[in-house]
Amino acid sequence: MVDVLVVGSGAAGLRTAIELHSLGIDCLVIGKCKMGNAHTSQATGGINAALGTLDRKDHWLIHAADTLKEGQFLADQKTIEILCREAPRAIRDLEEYGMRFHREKDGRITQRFFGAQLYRRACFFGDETGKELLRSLIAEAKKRDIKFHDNVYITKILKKGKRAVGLFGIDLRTGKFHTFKAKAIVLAMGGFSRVYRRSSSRLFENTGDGASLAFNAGAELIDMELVQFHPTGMVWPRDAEGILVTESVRGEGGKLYNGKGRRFMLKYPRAELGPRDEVARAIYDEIRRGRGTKHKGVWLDISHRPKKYIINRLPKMFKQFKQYLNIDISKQRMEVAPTSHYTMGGVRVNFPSMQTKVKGLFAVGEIIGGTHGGNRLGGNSLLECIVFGRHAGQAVAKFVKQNGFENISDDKVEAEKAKIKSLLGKKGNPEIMREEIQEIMWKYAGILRNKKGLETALRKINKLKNKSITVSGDMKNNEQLALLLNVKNMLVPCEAIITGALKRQESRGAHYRVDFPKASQRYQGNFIFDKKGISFIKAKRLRGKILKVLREIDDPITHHLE
Ligand code: FUM
Repeated sequence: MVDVLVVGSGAAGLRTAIELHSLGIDCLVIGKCKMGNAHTSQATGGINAALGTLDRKDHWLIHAADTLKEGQFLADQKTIEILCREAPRAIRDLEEYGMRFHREKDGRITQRFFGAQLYRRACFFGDETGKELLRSLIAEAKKRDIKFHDNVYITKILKKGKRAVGLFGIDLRTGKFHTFKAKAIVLAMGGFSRVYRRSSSRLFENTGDGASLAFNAGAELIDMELVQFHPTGMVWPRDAEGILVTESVRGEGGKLYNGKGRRFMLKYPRAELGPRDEVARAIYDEIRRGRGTKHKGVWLDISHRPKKYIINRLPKMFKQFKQYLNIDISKQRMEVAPTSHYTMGGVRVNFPSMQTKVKGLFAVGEIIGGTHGGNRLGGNSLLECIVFGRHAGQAVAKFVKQNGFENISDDKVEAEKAKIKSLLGKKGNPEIMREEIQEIMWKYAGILRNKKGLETALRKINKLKNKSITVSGDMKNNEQLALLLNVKNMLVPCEAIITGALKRQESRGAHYRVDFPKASQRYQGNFIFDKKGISFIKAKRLRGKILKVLREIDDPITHHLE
């Protein structure tokens, strides 16, 4: 029994736990992987804050304007204002936890360009920003003696009436079942970009467990059709396919060339540093039209930078290409293509309390939807975890002070145990099902979408939903069972992505309908997906200073182009 259960040991979960601890609230952090291995460790390029180190004119309002514009005005203005106004404070919090940043000679934090941003705004630690951020959060959590439980796969949110009162899960190593009782639950379980074949996430993460858990408990999902395809992932060898090639390569001056040697991004206003959806579609288009490379990619070149500079600013990329392809990126080009990277959709919450529709259930980090709108600015993902993790901690602390524990029904626990046990049986192969799902999503609900393809995808996903599959072995250390749990969870977000994509008969941000290639006023809003079906809410009109700022910064940046 603990006041608060935080599910997820990445940036969002840990920042929430630290805030709870500061407010004297007892919590337990549960992770499905080993601590330190959460997806945050894979985040590379940076975390945004308008510090104005190198570009004095930067201001949080300009950061907010860039964010709203990138999201094609589907995000809520107030939410974005909180995110950007509080970004410098988030950086200060991280410094306090001991996070290291790249710094200028005078000690100020260095900032680099990311796509679609007017100024150099991303604070970074080489290209291993997420790893360093996670290290510092874990160190802080350990200093505070925050409790952790690793390798537990949560399969159900236990409710009493309409309130979430506990969790049920299985320890993946020991096979033991666990029932956790709490006054409040915070889901910080990541997104669902791994429902796609090519993804920057590793195979076991971002599989939609959080969205699925919350949905099954009665929470709403929002913006599910809005999936970000990062322009540059590795294309080969097979085991490296999809791995992120950080935007900071382009932020540091990297150029894109097609297979014929043409710098094709020059026809766009911001060239290589345009919005992610624009660059991803441009690359995809080159490849589709037969102007790609041998492995169906394009070239990304940073070799004009000195080797020392590359090793200093992009150490992970340097190692990554050496390790997989024995390529020295200070001399040779990288072969890249779009990869599914981030999901703008997810669990619907009230900002900034992060409370879902289910009483006692909160969510924070990539698991939630609606923060970024139609597309997310690079560098805003780590930021949202830190800013809204703090808010979540505060709101949850308030909640637990006003609400006690509730009893958990034994019947519900026994029913869940029986359900998990029923997954063991004759030999089955969840791997085939996973590949099938990922292929369907990549082919029919990927970068370019149309009605016919989406309908095919929905039919195929519904068929898989009805497929009963079991795995052999017992509960202990059963990788196949863990995989099966993941695969089952993938189906909820898949259905929601496709349903939203069918409804959104326009192209906006990361969602591109070949049969509706323009944005339409009619769809200036958000689709909500719940057990009753899908509904639409109009976006609120922008107000106040932000409008003035948006008008003023309407010029494409050119000063960073060499
Ligand atoms: O390319 C990158 O480094 C990604 C950063 C992000 O998605 O925020």
